[in-house]
Amino acid sequence: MRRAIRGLAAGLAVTGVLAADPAAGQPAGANYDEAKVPAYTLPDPLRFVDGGAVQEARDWTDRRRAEVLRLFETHVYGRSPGPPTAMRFVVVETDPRALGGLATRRQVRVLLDGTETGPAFEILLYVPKAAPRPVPAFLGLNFDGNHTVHPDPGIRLSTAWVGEGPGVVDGRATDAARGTDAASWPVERILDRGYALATAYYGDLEPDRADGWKDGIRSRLGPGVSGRFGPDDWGAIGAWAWGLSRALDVLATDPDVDGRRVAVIGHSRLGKTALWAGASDERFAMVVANDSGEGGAALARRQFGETTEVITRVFPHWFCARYRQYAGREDALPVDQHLLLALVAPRPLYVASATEDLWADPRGEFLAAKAAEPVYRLLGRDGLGVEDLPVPDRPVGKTIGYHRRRGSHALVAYDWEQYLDFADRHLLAGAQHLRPASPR
Ligand code: GTR
Repeated sequence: MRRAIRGLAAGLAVTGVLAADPAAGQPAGANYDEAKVPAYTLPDPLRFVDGGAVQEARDWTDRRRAEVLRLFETHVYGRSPGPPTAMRFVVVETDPRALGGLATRRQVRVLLDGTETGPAFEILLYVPKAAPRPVPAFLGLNFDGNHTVHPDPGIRLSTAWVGEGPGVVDGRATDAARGTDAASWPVERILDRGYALATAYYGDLEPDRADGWKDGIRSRLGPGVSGRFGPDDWGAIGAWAWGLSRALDVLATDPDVDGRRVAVIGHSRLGKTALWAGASDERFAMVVANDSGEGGAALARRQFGETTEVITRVFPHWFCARYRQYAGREDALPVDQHLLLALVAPRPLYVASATEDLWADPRGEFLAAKAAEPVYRLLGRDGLGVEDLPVPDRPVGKTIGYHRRRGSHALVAYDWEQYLDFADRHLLAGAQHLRPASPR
């Protein structure tokens, strides 16, 4: 899998361990022993910073939610700007008979400051022909360019910088890169199930490297223009998540797509991004975090697999500068990742892990979902519906879904099947919790 703990080689030694070791193939130097996880106490979702109790749904929606969101902006992901006033988009390509007539394909260039030469990104959208309009949609960023999600020759080849991989020559995509990440994007299956799929290349928004901001939207749209980022100015995850909100602005104007039923999805670092997008933008009707791990669904206080110290050292650009201060002192953080999940409430949330992906701490992801339940309950929803980490390949959950797929760190067809089933339950049935999704 191309996505397997990518980028780690740069900062960490990945060593081979005995095959019988469940942590074999996982980055060395981390704790993978449940017995060695020190005790920790999570911040109470239902207690204000001043110690007061959050008693009613109103207390959460009117005050505590904003307080928690602010804490994540201040300490973890940084603050992002509002929607850009001059943004406009251009439909650069449409094919009403794409994929052998299964879908309409549209490619949309989003001009973030309204100019052709300013910061921009490109959305690839497939809308199933057979489904009644407007259709619900999945929206997710991809790792290597829109042309990698399917071999469809009609997809425009990304002209942006792309990381090393098949079909990439000197940081640029060639035709040989088409469809190279198709295993992560079962496009026909998604369309057959009645959902549109929209995706954009995360590198259009910001190339994923320490100095990527220079070539990304953070250098063009403040705060932090010219690299002077304050302690709580947005990091790359903030920029990518902000891009997802801009993609939703565009989808909400598309007559074929129901902007009130858009699920945001992401894998790994883009799972962290999907969570932050869904937490900060309540127009997303559903949120899916696949193997999102540290800085995503996994609890920061739980010392298992990747830690705050490692992630802020190897990927300093992902978070706001202040987050690094919590390396090795997670107890001082006023939040933990269960509160990020709680920010999605009462909307449907799916957290998924993989058995071999110990670096992402599957149990820590499950426990974060569990610890978000009190907020779902306060808002009149149910949560996971189980007490303990489920056995592999057994999906569980009510308004919060969870599974631990047998296998490694990846987004695969099995994961998508669970997300499609979950979306059927939440986006096709009674849609009473859905919010209007007009551009903000
Ligand atoms: C790893 C990183 C993880 C995860 C992964 C990925 O190197 O340590 O937090 O995000 O990358 O995005 O594939």
